[in-house]
Amino acid sequence: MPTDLHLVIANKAYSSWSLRPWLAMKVNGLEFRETVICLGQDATSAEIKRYSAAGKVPVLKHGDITVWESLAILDYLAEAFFDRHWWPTDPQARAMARAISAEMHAGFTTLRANMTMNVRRHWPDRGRVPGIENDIARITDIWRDARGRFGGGGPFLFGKFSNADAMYAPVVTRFKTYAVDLDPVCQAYCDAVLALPAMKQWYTDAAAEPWVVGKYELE
Ligand SMILES: N[C@@H](CCC(=O)N[C@@H](CS)C(=O)NCC(=O)O)C(=O)O
Repeated sequence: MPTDLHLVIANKAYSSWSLRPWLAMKVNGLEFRETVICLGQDATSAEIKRYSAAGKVPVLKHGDITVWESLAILDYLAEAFFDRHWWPTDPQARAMARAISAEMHAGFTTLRANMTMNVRRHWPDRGRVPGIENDIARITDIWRDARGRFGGGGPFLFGKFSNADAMYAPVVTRFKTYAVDLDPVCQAYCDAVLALPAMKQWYTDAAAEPWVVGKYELE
């Protein structure tokens, strides 16, 4: 594919951080080359370090520019491809979208540690550790608030799909994997994210991956 955009990610079954920029780029119709590195292998760290000294994916290469950290990649894309839709345009919505994206990037550690992403699995009886309800309650409060105040123009947090939806997409997959009970507003939001053609492609690609890594299978 003739493109100077190259996204380096980890395997789709397990890599929540990789999903975020990948999904935003797909929804925005950007063409890009992708390299997938499997997590949990002897060579994983060395392979990732070929692209970024930070030793983590996702990494975006755009010509001779390298960007790492999922949220920084989303911001870079919003500047580099400013004619697409990345952040809400309304200032209040945009401020909230950025704040909740930063909150996702920095927080919800109990949920992230105990409901690890695995889009190939259905584990309705796992992950219910003390404290996880607090993370779930805060996330669903955020979703209801955004949908109620700014969601009139479409099914996503701020109506039209934005970077905030990309940031929360791996939470949507976790709520599906771990069968978290949701109110109708949050369930409808999750359904809209899961119905995106790009999300379906992510699930299909993950199902076709050959790698099974015990750590991510909760073995
Ligand atoms: N804060 C980083 C987190 C990136 C991250 O932790 N990525 C994981 C994959 S989901 C990784 O690269 N792990 C490397 C390894 O396990 O060796 C971001 O937002 O991009």
